[in-house]
Amino acid sequence: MSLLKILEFPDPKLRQRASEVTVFDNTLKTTCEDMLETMYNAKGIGLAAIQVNILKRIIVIDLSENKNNPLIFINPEIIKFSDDTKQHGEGCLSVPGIYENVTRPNSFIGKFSDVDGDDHQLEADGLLSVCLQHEIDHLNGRVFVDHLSRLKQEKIIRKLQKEKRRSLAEA
Ligand code: GNR
Ligand code: NI
Repeated sequence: MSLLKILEFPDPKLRQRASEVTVFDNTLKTTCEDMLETMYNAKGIGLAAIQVNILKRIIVIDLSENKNNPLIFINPEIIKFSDDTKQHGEGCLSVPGIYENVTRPNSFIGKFSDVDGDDHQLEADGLLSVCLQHEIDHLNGRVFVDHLSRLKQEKIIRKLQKEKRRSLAEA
């Protein structure tokens, strides 16, 4: 098991589109375990492979209180969004310290493969719906701040730059 380095917005690497997983082997299982370890270590509820510079369509999530319910979604696809939308506060391990409301479809029907390559359908609502939409955005090169106004995006970039300068000055 190893901890992976999480890329931070506005790193252009986060803007790439991740490619489909085609080989379901032990390397994939190891990647998923490393991603889960990295997510738990960073106190996140989800992580997309692109955030750790792996350009594959892999997502790990754990929404449980005791952090004992790891979920793995390979090649996830949204089949149909609900018409109703919902606003939810979102944060991102690649945008540290920022928490903003985002409006998204309330629920969706989708499909994914598990780590063995078997296909599953799902109906996601609540926090799973929010988190999976956030993670699928990552796989398509999008970050949750893309859903915010230009003004808010510019403020966030300035705040992150300021914090970076501060942490460099301390070191
Ligand atoms: O840890 C995370 N919390 C979170 C809260 C609300 C909506 C989405 C998320 S995902 C985020 C981890 C992360 O950055 N995943 O890409
Ligand atoms: Ni994120």
